[in-house]
Amino acid sequence: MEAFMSQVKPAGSTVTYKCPADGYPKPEIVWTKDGGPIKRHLGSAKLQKWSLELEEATTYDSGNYTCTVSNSHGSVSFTFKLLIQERFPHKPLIMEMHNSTVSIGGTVSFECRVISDLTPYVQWYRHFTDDNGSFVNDTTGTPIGNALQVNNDHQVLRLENVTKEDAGWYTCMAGNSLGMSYRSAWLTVEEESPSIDHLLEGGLHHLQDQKVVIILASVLGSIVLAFVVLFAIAFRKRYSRQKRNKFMALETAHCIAPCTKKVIIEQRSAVNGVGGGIHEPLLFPVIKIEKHRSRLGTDIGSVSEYELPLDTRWEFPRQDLQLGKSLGEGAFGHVVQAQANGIIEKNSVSTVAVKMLKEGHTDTELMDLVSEMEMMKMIGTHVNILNLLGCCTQDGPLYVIVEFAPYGNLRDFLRQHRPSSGYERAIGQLGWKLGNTSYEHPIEFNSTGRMGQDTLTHKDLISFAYQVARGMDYLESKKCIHRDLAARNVLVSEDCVLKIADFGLARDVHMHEYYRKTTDGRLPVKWMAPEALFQRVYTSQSDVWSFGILLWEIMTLGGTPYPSVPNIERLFQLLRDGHRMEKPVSCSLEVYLLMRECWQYNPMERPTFSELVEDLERILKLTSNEEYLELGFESPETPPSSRENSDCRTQFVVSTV
Ligand code: ACK
Repeated sequence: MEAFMSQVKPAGSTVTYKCPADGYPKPEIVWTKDGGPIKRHLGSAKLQKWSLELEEATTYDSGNYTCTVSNSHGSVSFTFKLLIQERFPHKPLIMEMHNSTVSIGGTVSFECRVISDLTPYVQWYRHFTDDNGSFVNDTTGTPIGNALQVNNDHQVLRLENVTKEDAGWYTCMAGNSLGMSYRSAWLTVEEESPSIDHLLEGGLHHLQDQKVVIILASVLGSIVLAFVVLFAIAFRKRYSRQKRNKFMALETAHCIAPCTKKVIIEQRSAVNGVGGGIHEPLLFPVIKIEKHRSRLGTDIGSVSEYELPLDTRWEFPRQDLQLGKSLGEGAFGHVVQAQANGIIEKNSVSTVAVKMLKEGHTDTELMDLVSEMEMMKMIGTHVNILNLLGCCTQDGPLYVIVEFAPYGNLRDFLRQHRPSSGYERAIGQLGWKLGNTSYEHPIEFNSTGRMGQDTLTHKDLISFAYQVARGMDYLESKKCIHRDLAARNVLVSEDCVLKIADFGLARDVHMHEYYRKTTDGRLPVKWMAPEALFQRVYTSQSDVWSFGILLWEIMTLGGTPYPSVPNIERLFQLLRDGHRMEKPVSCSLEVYLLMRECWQYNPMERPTFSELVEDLERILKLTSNEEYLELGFESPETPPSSRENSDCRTQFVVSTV
């Protein structure tokens, strides 16, 4: 039996691993590194009874440390994956950047060599300049310009087919959690170099001035010669034109023949050696697109742009799917409601949700949706995740069919169910409530199809937290890391069953994403664990941190985390200083302590999802069904985007961690 744990530590720190054990006969412990004896460059490995200590760790100490505890009845192993990162506690340093000159139509590259060991984010800008070529600044004095997209190597900006308008200032901005650095360089674009004809013309004039007589004689002789040559050329041209026309006819036929893009899916697993060990996170499949020219004579109208592999286990007949109203849009595409005949039960129509791409989508967006679908297939089903039901991949656009969640996302659902005063509240106390175990009264729906203003009980909230923990425990067991767990990504289904959505998405974990806002103006970074924020280390333990924030969202009925934090830089500072959000008004101390456990700075000190499931199950059993929520939650009327920047409530206490 073997378990696994992963840790990232800065160079210079002391690493201690413990494998306490007991048994009869008394077990013995053996420590190995990467399957062999533990060797260090500097210092030695201190072995105590059940522990191993590495003082002043260096990058050489990175590796897999395994303790094997055994007696005559067997052995148990535990592996700690250690990654030591060199620290350069500084904002990025950018090496000098050089001005460049290029001719119109040419290609030029600017290089921005960055020194930073905090995995910097690099962004290129083309600055707006005034008539004198100076930067145009905004009101704060910061130069303004257009952000540029760069392929592959972010430290190189390559401009192709340069035009006169491309001349100007180009700036490389590099940032890490300790700050930003900039360097700019000027691009000069020159007219094309003078043509050979021009040069010859000029040269002839010069010669004419000096040797008029010789040239006149030559011209006369040449005229005679030219007639002969022209005659010969005329013959040859006629012949070669015939030949070229023949060739072009063939080429044209090739160009207008329809092209299909063949989508190739390569699963990556530990077994075929491409992926990591069995304890590594689930790897996204590799999706490739190969362009194929369809055979000549094929009717263009009947050919789909993409050719996806058929997976008979999941393929659903397109004609049995009736698309309905739109449920919403994401960056990738649309989600629409649909009726599917026989998808869940034979001969019965089920309401489903269908994910599809927008018109004019890119190949990358298609690859992302295919990758998400494949991840969902690999992860399998659980009641607390949004399950894949099928897909339409052949003879038309890609449809990914998933369960339908009629009450939308948990965050909005919680806000819609905040306690109200007076009449509505009285109705709530008369029993228009939403207990998760039984409903004494029918649930009211409003015109949007969502549930009406029902009152939630404390038990409902604990049940929500419990269900999400169960879904996450399942995802963790499948080695799936969510990376964006938040109430906005949990959907509410019939009977208040919660379903974690978007767990199969390939996410951009680049730093520029930190500044991305959700559609309601919130900053997703507020859900991120410090190691994900500062080192881009995502594990199930960083998901646990996000779960703590989600628990806070539940207990504030959809509140906005860190309402008084104005920007990301301030959030970085507060987290580093050990600040944490304070206990929500209507939250029990027990649940708050659970949140605080999830927000331990050290990921290893946070509870696991299976521990959270156990704790929440116990709390759920002890929570009365009759406890209604009191007023005192944030006002749902306050627009969330403005609250991001408001200072109206201070929600911090200094942590002792
Ligand atoms: O947050 P929402 O109300 O719930 O708006 C988004 C939108 O589509 C874009 O993702 C909604 N949505 C996504 N999947 C489903 C689903 N399976 N059932 C119901 N609504 C969904 C989501």
